[in-house]
Amino acid sequence: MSVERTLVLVKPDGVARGLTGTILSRIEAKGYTIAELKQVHASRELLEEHYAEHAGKPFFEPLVEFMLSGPIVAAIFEGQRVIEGFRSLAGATEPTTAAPGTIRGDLGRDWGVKVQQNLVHGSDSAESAEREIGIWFA
Ligand code: RTP
Ligand code: MG
Repeated sequence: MSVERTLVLVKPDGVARGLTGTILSRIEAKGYTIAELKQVHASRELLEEHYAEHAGKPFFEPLVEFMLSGPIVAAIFEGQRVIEGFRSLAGATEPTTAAPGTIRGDLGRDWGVKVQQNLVHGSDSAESAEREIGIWFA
């Protein structure tokens, strides 16, 4: 089994709430390592490329606006099966019902807009990971 890389984002809600360290620490504690790390104000162009698969959906524009609302911490994490492992650690998309023990389940809840503010993003496949790493760490 080869070592994989995945793109992790601490979304603006996670950064604003001061949870960056906690979130990165939980990923490291599971045994994954940070290969690259930076804080950025993403551009609309970058976010529309990142979320291209959701273009045209009702939540697309509010999602992009939310992601523009403050700084984001972008990281490349490495490890065996890290793509699947991080998705499992992050928990289900909806923070209110994400399982306790996960990042979203322990640290998140709905804040007015359902689902949107769910603290983290993680690539969902090897193909997505390479595409997203190319966008955020060009
Ligand atoms: P992510 O891509 O951020 O890791 O999250 P995910 O796979 O669990 O969720 P996905 O279906 O890819 O949706 C991307 C992000 O869009 C927001 N969202 N809002 N209002 C809605 O119905 C809705 N659905 C999705 C969330 O911020 C979600 O993480
Ligand atoms: Mg997704």
